[in-house]
Amino acid sequence: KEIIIATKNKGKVNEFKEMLNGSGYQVTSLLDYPDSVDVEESGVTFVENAILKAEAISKHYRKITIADDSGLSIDYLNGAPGVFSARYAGEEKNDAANLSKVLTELKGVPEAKRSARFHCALAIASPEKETFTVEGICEGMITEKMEGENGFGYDPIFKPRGREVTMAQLPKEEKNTISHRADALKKLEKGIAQYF
Ligand code: ITT
Repeated sequence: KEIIIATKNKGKVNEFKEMLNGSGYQVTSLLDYPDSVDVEESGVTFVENAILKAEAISKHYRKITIADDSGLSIDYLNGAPGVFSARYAGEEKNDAANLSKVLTELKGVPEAKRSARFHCALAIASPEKETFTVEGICEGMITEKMEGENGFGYDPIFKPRGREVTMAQLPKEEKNTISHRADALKKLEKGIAQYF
């Protein structure tokens, strides 16, 4: 029972493998299919982009596929970087540059105005069935400096609500119970069986 996670992002792949460990599914990703098609993320929403990625990959390999489109939405920046999170500081993906850009834009902004949330849209697609989507969120705030080595992407500058440390300072097991991705996957999990 193979599920392809339609991503090349190692951080995402690791989290899906950890969260689906023991579920009985064999979790693969585009890192296992290096010659896969490039999908243009032309959607305006996370859900639209997740559908584009899941349907393109499930069609190409004729396998059940889950795609994850995610990002960070900062209230002070009117929801930016949002669906542009991966390329916020430029066309080339560069996490360090993206984080610096956010910290610069929020320089001097008081704590009360630093609220933000991670979004995760998941789409499951198969050659035979209709695509199904879910969404998850994780509320929090943007810190003043980077801290922590765990996780990936914006984790070092995001403090989840109710915690005193950044997402990157939490053990991975804890991130995987409170994250936007965990929230979304919980909503999807029961539905996965219907695709097999
Ligand atoms: P794929 O499209 O191949 O899945 P990607 O990294 O381009 O990989 P997205 O287009 O969904 O994925 O962009 C997600 C962005 O949001 C990217 O900058 C991530 O670093 C960030 N992001 C998503 N989930 C995150 C998490 O759990 N912690 C920190 N940052 C995250």
